[in-house]
Amino acid sequence: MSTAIEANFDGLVGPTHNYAGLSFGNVASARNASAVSNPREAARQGLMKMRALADLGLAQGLLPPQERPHLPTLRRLGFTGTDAQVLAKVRRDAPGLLAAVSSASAMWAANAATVSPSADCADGRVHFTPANLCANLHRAIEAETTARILKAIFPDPSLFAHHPPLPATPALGDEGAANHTRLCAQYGAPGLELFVYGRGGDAEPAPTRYPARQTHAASAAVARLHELSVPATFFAQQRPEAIDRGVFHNDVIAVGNREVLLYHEQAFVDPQALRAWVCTHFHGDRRPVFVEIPAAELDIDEVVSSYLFNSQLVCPPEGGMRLIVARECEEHPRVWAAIERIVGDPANPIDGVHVFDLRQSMNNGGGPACLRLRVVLDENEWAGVHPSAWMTPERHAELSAWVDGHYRDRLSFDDLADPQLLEESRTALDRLTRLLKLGNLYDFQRN
Ligand code: SUG
Repeated sequence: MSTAIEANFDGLVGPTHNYAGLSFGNVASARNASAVSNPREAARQGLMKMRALADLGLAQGLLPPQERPHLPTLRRLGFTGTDAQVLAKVRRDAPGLLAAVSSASAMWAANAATVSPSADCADGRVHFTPANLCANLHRAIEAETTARILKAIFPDPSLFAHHPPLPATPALGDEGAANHTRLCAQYGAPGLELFVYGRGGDAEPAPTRYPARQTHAASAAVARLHELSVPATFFAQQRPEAIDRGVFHNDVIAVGNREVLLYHEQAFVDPQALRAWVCTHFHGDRRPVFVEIPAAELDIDEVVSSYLFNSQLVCPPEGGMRLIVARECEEHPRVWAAIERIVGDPANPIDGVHVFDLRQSMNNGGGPACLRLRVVLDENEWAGVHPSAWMTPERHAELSAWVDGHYRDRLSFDDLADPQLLEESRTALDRLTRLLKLGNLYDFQRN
């Protein structure tokens, strides 16, 4: 077993970041529908987090944004004419579609794909399955480009296996790593892969108010594709009541890292069965640590408004384990008290907390963990990653200047039909692919 690290690849916020209220069941998205966004600030906040994690000595990468508004989708749906005419027609006849094709939602990289480290996969490669995100149109249109981006960043087929997204049908709804957690003693050793789904068979309870985006059938298909060992794989159902109160992904109510599973008492239908499976199958030189937050300490509404469980848990090279939280946690006295209790408790390895202002993303229901895709890499695989995907102080400076040069500081719904915004966005992305030497990733560059 070679030394392996866990890298975080964060989605770089795109130039059309806006608040359109597109995600039913995501309470922040609904609350901020029609608010005026600040794409420049959003991108800077994301870059700041990437830079800070890189400065902690962690492997930090980035995933480029997608082309938005996505004109190919509008043309596929029958809009014709010049780009400006298409935008004017869709604004007049189908404003909801204009919002959907303009969302910068690919920034939430936890939904880009499910990734299994080579140590867990029978063929010894890192496996990627881009999420089909078929519960929402604005997200479903990400999958094709996401697949292309992942292949560009992880190109070598002898190291990286890329599966196509699952067929986009409700029975196979897949939201990627946001509903997947891995527990292990060491990143490079075989681990346990936990898949969390919202909707299973007819006999299983289902939410009644909000949709369950992830199905058991989708999670099972991903586990098969990734050639995971059956005993090392578990499918846990999310509590339907939690989904009905705004927990639209499992990473809004639970987070795992190495041997630690931090979760809310009401996250899973059967937490005892989950714990028993972990205790039976966990191997190596550490013991699993469960940090369960009781409902009496924090209720689900507090969890959803602060995004405590959407924190990242990371292991800096100097040792220990840190919690990366959104500013909203610090502003909520009961949540902050819970964090101080966790950090002060010697029974778990979490020994510090870092607070980030991610307000622009949080207002759409995207916290620290939503913004990142975790990829465990051994030395060989690390060397196989496209070099310009890594965050360094130089890249941070370069990208901050790029954002300042190309992004607006104010965007409302009416701006989305502005042909000038389309032009600005394409110019920015064209420049970015050159800066990062990623080749022609986008439809407007390829056609
Ligand atoms: O899919 N919000 C995203 C937030 C994704 C958060 N990701 C994780 N939990 N991993 C979503 O609901 C809102 C877009 C808008 O309303 O404009 C949005 O798509």
